[in-house]
Amino acid sequence: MTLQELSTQAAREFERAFARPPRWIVAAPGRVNVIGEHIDYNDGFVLPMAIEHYAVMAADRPAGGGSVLRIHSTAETEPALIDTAAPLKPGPPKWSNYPRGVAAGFMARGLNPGGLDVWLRSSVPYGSGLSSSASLEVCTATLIEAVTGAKIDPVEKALLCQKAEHEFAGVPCGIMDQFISVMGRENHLLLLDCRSRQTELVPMRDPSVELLIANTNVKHELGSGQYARRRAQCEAAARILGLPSLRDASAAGLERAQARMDSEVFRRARHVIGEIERTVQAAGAIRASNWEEAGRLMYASHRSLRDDYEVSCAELDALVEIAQSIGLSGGVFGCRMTGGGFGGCAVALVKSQAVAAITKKMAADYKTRTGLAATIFCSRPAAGATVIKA
Ligand code: GAF
Repeated sequence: MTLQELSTQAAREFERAFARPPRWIVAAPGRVNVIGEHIDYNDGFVLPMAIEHYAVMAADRPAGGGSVLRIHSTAETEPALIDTAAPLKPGPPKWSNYPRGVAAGFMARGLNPGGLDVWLRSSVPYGSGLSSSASLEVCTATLIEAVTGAKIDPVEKALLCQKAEHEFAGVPCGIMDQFISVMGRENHLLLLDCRSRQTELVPMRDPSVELLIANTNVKHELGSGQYARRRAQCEAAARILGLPSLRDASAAGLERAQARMDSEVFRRARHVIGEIERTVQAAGAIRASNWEEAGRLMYASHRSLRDDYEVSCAELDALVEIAQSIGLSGGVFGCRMTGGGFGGCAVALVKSQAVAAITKKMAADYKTRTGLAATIFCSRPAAGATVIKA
């Protein structure tokens, strides 16, 4: 569904629920990370792109006035009720903590959205490693900007959303997902230096290649504790190396310190050091339209995430192996798991003309190997958060 269709649908649903058209409509995209996984919280480089799947909010002031920000979601039975007249704290339902944390961030800056009736419709699959939560946060932030008339700096906006996730959803995520949802650009990947927070747009407009996203349909739960554990292991490795973060580490330095490190911590650090290098190389390969090299780096990234970082799972490995079996002759340059891991999606760089055949083969082989149905689609790099109606 295009963004236009999605927003028309959200507007129609708003009108049905509240008997008047919405005054504001805003949207924020999900993302797929092409390479640079579990790197943002290690201060390294990541290379995500926004996808053509969005959280859309249609909103108006409540007919009866009041201070409650009331969000109805097509995907949830219980609405989020956020009273902006009182200091905000995390609370039920669970999903409401993303918009609640964002509202709290704006209120802390003296920007109170006040009461609103909101209808939320999202086409970002939930819990699939495509940043449904970041898109919800950034969508809320974009709505509050539109409503209050305040435009905050894009970096500040992304950081405010990340803080909401830390403090209200309890997930110690990095900055990648919120940055790309705010700053995505059509036909570009975003090379983000997570230390300096500088960004560089990497053009990706060659119509002969596509990024194909295959959802294992196995649920991914970032809050499960494994994410925080990986983060702590990286911090432990940096401490042993006497460095501020693994961004400053080298493969040779890590080898020298191996005897002083737990073998698991060593492997986690080895992934991070290699992945930072691969990400910079992949950005160079994509700039040069060297798709074979970009694909090779994606396969290498997957192996490292599977063996050293241990965040893959049987279903993700199956998708990558199927992609590999189709190979270059069948139009696949490379494939890897994307996002936090333990389920969710794989991303493949493929030849456009082979998309239909690859999709068919991947779906069939995945079903045979796992008994599950994969959801497979392509997305061009999309634009970041936008105000559709104000
Ligand atoms: C999740 C997190 F939210 C990101 O910050 C990032 O660490 C990613 O997992 C792994 O690369 O999406």
